[in-house]
Amino acid sequence: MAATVERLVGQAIKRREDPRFITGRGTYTDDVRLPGTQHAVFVRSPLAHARIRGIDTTAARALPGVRAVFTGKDLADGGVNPIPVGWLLPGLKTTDFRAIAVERVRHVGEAVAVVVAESAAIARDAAELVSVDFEELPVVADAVAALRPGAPRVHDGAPDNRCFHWEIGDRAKTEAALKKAAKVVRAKLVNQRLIANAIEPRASLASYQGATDELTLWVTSQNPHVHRLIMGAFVLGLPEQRFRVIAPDVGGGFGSKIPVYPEEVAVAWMAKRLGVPVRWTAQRAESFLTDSQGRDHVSDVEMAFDASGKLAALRVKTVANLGAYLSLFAPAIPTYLYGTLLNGVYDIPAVFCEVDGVFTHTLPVDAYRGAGRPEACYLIERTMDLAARELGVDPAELRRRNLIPKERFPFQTQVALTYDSGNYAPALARALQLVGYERFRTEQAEARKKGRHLGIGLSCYIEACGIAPSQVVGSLGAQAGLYESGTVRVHPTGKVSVLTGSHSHGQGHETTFSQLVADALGIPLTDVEIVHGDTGRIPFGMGTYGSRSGAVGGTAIFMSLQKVIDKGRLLAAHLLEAAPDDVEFLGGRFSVKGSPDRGKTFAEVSLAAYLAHKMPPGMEPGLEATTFFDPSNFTFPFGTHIAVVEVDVETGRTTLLRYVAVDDVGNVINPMIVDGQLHGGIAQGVAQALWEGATYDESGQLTTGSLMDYGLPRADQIPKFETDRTVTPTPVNPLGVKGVGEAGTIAATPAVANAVMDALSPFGVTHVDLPLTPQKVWKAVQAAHAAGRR
Ligand code: MCN
Repeated sequence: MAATVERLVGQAIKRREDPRFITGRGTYTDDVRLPGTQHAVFVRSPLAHARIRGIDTTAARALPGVRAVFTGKDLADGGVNPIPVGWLLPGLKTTDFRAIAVERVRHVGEAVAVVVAESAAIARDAAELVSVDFEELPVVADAVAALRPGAPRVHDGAPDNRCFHWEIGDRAKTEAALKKAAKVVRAKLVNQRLIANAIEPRASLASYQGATDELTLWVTSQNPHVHRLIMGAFVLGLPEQRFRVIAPDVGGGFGSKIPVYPEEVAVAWMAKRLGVPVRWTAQRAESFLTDSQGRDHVSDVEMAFDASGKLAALRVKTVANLGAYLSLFAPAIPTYLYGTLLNGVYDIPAVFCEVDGVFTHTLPVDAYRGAGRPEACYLIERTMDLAARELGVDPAELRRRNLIPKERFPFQTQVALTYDSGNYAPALARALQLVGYERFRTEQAEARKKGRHLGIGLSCYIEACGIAPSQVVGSLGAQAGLYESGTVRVHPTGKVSVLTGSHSHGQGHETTFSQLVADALGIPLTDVEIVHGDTGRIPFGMGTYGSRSGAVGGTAIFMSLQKVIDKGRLLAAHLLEAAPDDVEFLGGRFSVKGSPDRGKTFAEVSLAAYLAHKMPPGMEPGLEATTFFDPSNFTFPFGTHIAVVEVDVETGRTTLLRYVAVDDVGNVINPMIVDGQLHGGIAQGVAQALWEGATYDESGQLTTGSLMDYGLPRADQIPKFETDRTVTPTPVNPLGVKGVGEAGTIAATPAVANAVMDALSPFGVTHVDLPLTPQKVWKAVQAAHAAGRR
């Protein structure tokens, strides 16, 4: 790499994309304007389970300005196939997931018809005029209840509502270890359902050009090529070369913009059918009723220890609510992204996990920041605290005793994964030092004497990012490869366009990827353009999720840069009449070793490559390279987070006083962006612990269907985060970079929950299910009073 590497990589460069965003000049899907656009509004089911006896669209069609009204039958007859599932587990029961319901609806908010009109207002009025004759059917919203005999059936193809049963680890070995153990700690833990609530609501706009038979779809997607492939090849039957998907600026996704959704399928189909552009943008209330949701596990956990407080076994049985239909990657989340993380950062000699994926009459569940890994981390870290209390050992000491030592890497877990690199003890030690752990215990004791209830909570997390390699994930059921593409296109003047398969929807790729390019080629950041999100411009790419873009997408770019430099060196050597081995590339200049004045700048070599007047024999003109990087393994970031809280036991209100995070994400491209990712992630993890939770009543109505009822975190509830890092590079990619996009969310929830339980320990309260709202905490304290525990 060039001598300028130190110059930008590793520096807190301000985000290049931010001037565009903060001055309101971003182009989001809803900002794209096409003449003659018609507006779609969906008619949605108010019931969670019902048979559609009939739909009368006459009055809606008669409203002036209405262009068309379609039902599910119209789409099915018009060749629209169900949306498939992208991860097949053995024995998985798939669902007939239609863009618009045909005979039955299975969750509140499912579309039963769509109106297309010249304005959104007219379409909304017309949607009110569509009359649907529903026959109400029995409902089950809770996954544990759905497994009981006689529960209402969601899909006829899954008579017991079980979509799959999945196991990982060694059942017999774990059973034997549990029997032999000196101590077994048992708990029932609920990881509640969450709603991503990206600030930009989902939207789509489709336009069909009849002359060329081309369809263009602008859509809020984290992975436009996945959208093109699934929608084109499986749902709509459109040839890929004539179907372009553009995900322009996207205002947050957090996993909820990975799946292919009913609305974009309908919009694309209608644009072709009607021959006019058609747009749909969700109202916030619609986002609550249609965006895929996250988490929703109920788990029984048994954690076993030997007499010296060393972990002996972990057995977990989880019921995962999948909702009414299988969203695109839903089956992977409570299985391969969850069960495989149950070794945590600890040396547990026996682990066994079984999961039942269950259908209910609720919104489909798919990825939400962390997707499976927060569920695993919460389970392990909450149980470690319960164990510490039962064993009478300090929670930090119990963790320290059980961490995987650094000599054991690469570490083969009991649940299939091999951790790439790690050094866990220093991160724990640093976090304890930063928070002043010993001192805090004294302060806590003093405060308790004065009636103040302070608590401290730890979370030693591990995360798996950049899921790979394709061959392995394919053998586990993925219907996709998990490589990433990156093209480096050098223009004749030495300016560079990078075409990446990764997609940025808040992660700052335009900055971090530019840092890699500017350093490698020795050119200014302003000479680098990052192009993403347009299947018409970029090579086939897998998009952004699972904190993969730095480690996988960034590496693809890095490898293409090396190819460009290698070709440039050959060409420069030819121009300089030197042997290629004698030519070095430093600071944007090819020069002959020992004769620094004999050289060519990167721009001069670029121009020579395009003029092609003097090329080495056999060399093609041009300067461009593409790489598809398929990593050999995931990367495994880790760290320790510590929360300090105060609980007002009179009101049940928790205040987060301090938050310390020591993370190890390998080498860091941009420390400011890494901190920003952690800040956002921690805020979401704190919110799961204290405020957020999607709840359904017994009739399947979402009772947290607005921002008045669903507790998104606000800035004034969050303290200034105290962050630090250790650096353990990964051997999995040449950058040594691990992921960071989800780390904060994974780590924070158990840290805060443990802190609240620590604060409540004088009341004998050992566990309260999340979110730890004032009401729940107050009730737990009252119960303690009633039981005479305090
Ligand atoms: N980075 C770095 N050094 C590292 C690792 C990463 O400088 N060692 C930089 C990367 O170059 C990138 C950013 O940090 O600019 C995040 O990188 P990475 O961890 O690879 O994550 P992705 O870019 O793949 O983003 C996905 C991740 C996920 S899975 C969710 S969910 C999530 C998240 O990122 N959703 C987000 N962060 C989000 N941030 C915003 N603002 N909005 C979302 O929807």
